[in-house]
Amino acid sequence: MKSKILGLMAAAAVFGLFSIVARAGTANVLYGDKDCFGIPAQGGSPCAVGLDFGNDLGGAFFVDYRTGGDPAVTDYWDAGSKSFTINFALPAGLTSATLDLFHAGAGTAGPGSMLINGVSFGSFGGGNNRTTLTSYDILAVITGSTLVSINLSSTDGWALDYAEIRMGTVPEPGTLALLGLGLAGLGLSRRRKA
Ligand SMILES: [Ca+2]
Ligand SMILES: [Ca+2]
Repeated sequence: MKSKILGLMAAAAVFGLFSIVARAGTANVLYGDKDCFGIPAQGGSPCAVGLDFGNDLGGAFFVDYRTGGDPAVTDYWDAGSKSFTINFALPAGLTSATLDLFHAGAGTAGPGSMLINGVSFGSFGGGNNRTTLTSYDILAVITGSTLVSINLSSTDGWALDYAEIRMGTVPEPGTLALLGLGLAGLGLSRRRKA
């Protein structure tokens, strides 16, 4: 009987751990769309990192590829600084928060500065016309109204396909409470049967 109870407890523990892993949340907020800068030749599909905007993708510089609900600062190869605010419901219990920017250009005149909610995140750009994914750890500064300010001192051209905030959250408290109750119950039943 004892080994049977121990087996049950082990199974419950494994199930409990699995529940915690399964319930640890993620949430993504997409600003703009992943359609390779809206370049018509790409047919609305996402594109890979490291491709030349003009030669590989068929994009044209200083052309507005925005459609429908595209935010003003995306899918438009233009010059200089871009600033935008991502508004969303901030989840409770954040364990990680990353801002991804998928962009091309802003290279010939040197890097500019990057501010997120007024805090400096170093430089931006300095690359070339190739598609680039740049990620920032923004856990320390994230709010439900996250302001991204990319400041270029020159009139160098560049385009932003999309921005995305990816977040991780702790397990729901309800899951932990249920696991605790379950283990306590098993402990009691084991004591009674012993
Ligand atoms: Ca678009
Ligand atoms: Ca886009």
